[in-house]
Amino acid sequence: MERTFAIIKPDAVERKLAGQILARIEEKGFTIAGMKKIQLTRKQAEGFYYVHKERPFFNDLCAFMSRSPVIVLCLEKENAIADWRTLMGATNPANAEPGTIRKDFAVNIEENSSHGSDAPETAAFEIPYFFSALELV
Ligand code: 3AN
Repeated sequence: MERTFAIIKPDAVERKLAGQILARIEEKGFTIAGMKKIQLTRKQAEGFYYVHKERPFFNDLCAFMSRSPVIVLCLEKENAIADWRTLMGATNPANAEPGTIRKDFAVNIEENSSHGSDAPETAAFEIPYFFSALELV
């Protein structure tokens, strides 16, 4: 079993797409090990995305991620990291495969509805950034 970290981003929560995204997660066989709705502060968003701090889109990205609530998730499944990224689709929805979350729901490359860890080391940082061990079952 592998765990990954996921976010239903502000653009999706605002448009009331969380239920549809959660249904796709369960249909694909993920177990929800942890889930909560929170609103990130600007500083918390910056800490989460610190690897992108030199990128030109960093400020806009942190403003977007802290503008309204998100739903954070720890998902569990064999091959969870790769399978969740497949279900999300490419970062830019214009390049995402049909049937993926980003193809069907994303507004644009920044407001792309969902986040997923891209490697085991990333998941190992991201899961405890949001969840304590007691919150994962
Ligand atoms: P992914 O979320 O697919 O792993 P990353 O890690 O390259 O993509 O980017 C993190 C987030 O930054 C993306 N989910 C998206 O919201 C935003 N982002 C990435 N590239 C751009 C870009 N060129 N312009 C604006 N926002 C971007």
